[in-house]
Parts: sequence; C-alpha cells; structure tokens
Amino acid sequence: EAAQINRWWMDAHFLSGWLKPRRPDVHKGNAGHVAVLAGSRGKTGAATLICQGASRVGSGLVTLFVPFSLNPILEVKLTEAMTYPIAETDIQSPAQAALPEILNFLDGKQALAVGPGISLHPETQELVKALVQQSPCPMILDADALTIFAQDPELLKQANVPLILTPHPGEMARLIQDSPQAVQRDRLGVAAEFSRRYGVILVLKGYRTLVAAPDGRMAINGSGNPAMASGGMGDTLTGMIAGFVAQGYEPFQAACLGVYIHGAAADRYMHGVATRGLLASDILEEIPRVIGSLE
Ligand code: NPW
Ligand code: AMP
Ligand code: MG
Repeated sequence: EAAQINRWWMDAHFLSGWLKPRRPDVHKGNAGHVAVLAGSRGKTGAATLICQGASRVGSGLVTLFVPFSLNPILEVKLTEAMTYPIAETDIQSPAQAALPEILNFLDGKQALAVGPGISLHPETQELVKALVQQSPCPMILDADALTIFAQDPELLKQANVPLILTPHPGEMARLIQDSPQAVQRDRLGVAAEFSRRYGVILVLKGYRTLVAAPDGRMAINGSGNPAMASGGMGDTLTGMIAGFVAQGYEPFQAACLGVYIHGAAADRYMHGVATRGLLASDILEEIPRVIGSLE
C-alpha cells in the first residue's frame, strides 16, 4: 500500500504557529524533564552539549546519567543540569548493571536521549538495547546508539514508545548496510524507506537535513550552513529535539523544530560573515533568540 507522500520545505514560515505559548504560571516541574544517557571517558563534551541543547529549547529539567568516575568532571562542566551517577564498564562507559535504576528514574519523565559518546563497549550495547525494549518514555537515538542498532535494525521494532533517530550519512549507511555515497545519492528515498519500514522518525542530517515520518510526511530543512561541520554539532541537536519532545510536541514536530532552529541558530551566529570557525557551544545562546522569532 503506497503511503501518501507529503513534502514540505522547512523555513520560518512553515514553522509559524507551531510553538505553543508558554503558560504564564508554568514551573520547572511541568515544563518537561529530559533524561540523557551520553558520554564516556574522552567524550564528556557530547553529554554536556545535549544537556545544554535541551535546556536552551525550554525543557524545565535535565538529568544526565553519568558513569560514577566521570561524575566529578560533569558536575563541574554542567551547572543547570543534574547528574545521576551510575555503574560503569572498565572503560568508564555506562554499564548494563545500571538498567534497573535508570528505568526507575524514567517513570514520569517525558524524553530519553541516548547515544552520543557512550562508546560501543559490549555491556553498554546491551544496556542500550534493553532501554529501547523497556523505556516508558520516547527516545532520541543518536551516534553510538545508532551504530549499536546497525547490526540488527529489526530490534528497533521492539520499542513500545516513539523513536526518533538522527543519523549523519555515515551512520545512516551503517543502518542500511550500504555506503555513505549511496545514502547521499538518494537521501529522500533512503530516509522515507527506513522511517516507514521501522516505524521511526528518521532525521537524516547533513546539508538539507531531512525529517521523515512513517506515514509519509517529509520535511526538508532550509536552515544551516557549512560552518556547522564541526565536532559536537549533532550532539547539540539531539538535546534540542529531546527538549521539544519533553515539552509535549509530537515526535515529527519536535524533530522539525529542533532541526530548523539548530540551523537557524548557526546562521544567526555566523551572519554569513564566515564559512568556518563555529563551535557547537556558540549556537547555544542563539537558540532562544531564534525561538523568539518563531513565537
Ligand atoms: P568516511 O571517513 O567518510 O569513510 P563515526 P563520529 C562517515 C562522539 N562525539 N558526516 C565518515 O566515514 C559522537 O557522538 C563526541 C559525518 C566518518 O568516518 C559519537 O559517539 C564529541 N560522518 C562519537 O564521538 C565531539 C560521515 O562516518 C564516519 C558523513 C563518534 O562520532 C565529536 C563518522 O562516524 C562527536 O560528536 C557525514 N556527512 N558521511 C565530544 N566532544 O565528546 C560519511 N561519514 O565513526 O560514528 O564518528 O560521528 O565522529
Ligand atoms: P554530527 O555529524 O552528528 O556532528 O552532526 C552534524 C550537524 O551539523 C547536523 O545537524 C548537520 O545537519 C549539521 N551540518 C553539518 N554540515 C552541514 C552543512 N554543510 N550544511 C548544513 N548543516 C550541516
Ligand atoms: Mg554525531
């Protein structure tokens, strides 16, 4: 049965009216709580950027699960986000033993972002697979979490909650067991097919990022620039999308809002004056300014 294809160009006009007014009496306890499983030895920056991305789009609270021995470092790097120390593997990556505690914490939370910088340690892989089976809240899967499912994407169908996947072309290639060149040759086709086949929201990143939904909806992003080709940029996006999910946006809408605002914040920072030199952390302060232009 051919799904109906709806394609949109994502610009400020397309997204106008999408942001719900923030209630004047809102408090941090009902503005969304994002849980994050990210970072390991050598990759604590990925975790930091996710947490900050989530807060910058308006999530009321953010909690980062962090391997015990890395907790002191992340307590210093992060001010607004809370940390929750968990069991770790021999390479200071999250360990499977942490599963019960994580599941217990997730009860009543609205989004779980998993993957950036968590490593491919076998125990960590088991933990991520178990979370996809058992998470009570929608998940955003990125980076190493995508590589973990590349061996058997069928496992994605075990989820009982919405999944948003955010591969770059290299990660997408692993998921379909093909080359990045093949992905780039047919970006629309690859994104739509994977989304439909596995029932996930698929964000295929890169120049003109695509957001595909299983029902055939497809949005093509008009924001962003080549200065965004720098480490940590994708990690920030993961946090932003999680932050919108936590605030109650439907997964496709949350992904669209995250993708467009991420690129527009980078455009705003660079003002077209340079094509390189942008840090992922530079765009954080621009995010609320772009949101203001859409409110
Ligand atoms: P090639 O070389 O072209 O054949 P990986 P990663 C291919 C964390 N980070 N964009 C390309 O293959 C991440 O979250 C932590 C990108 C390339 O070799 C991950 O957990 C940071 N890649 C982990 O590090 C900051 C493309 O894919 C391979 C591509 C590794 O993430 C940095 C890269 O994929 C980083 O975010 C494209 N358009 N097209 C921190 N500060 O903590 C093809 N490729 O091997 O998964 O590596 O993305 O760097
Ligand atoms: P990652 O590879 O996971 O760090 O993600 C990189 C992020 O930067 C994604 O959101 C990409 O869409 C964005 N990005 C990278 N290069 C470009 C580009 N040339 N034009 C627009 N966006 C880009
Ligand atoms: Mg990445």
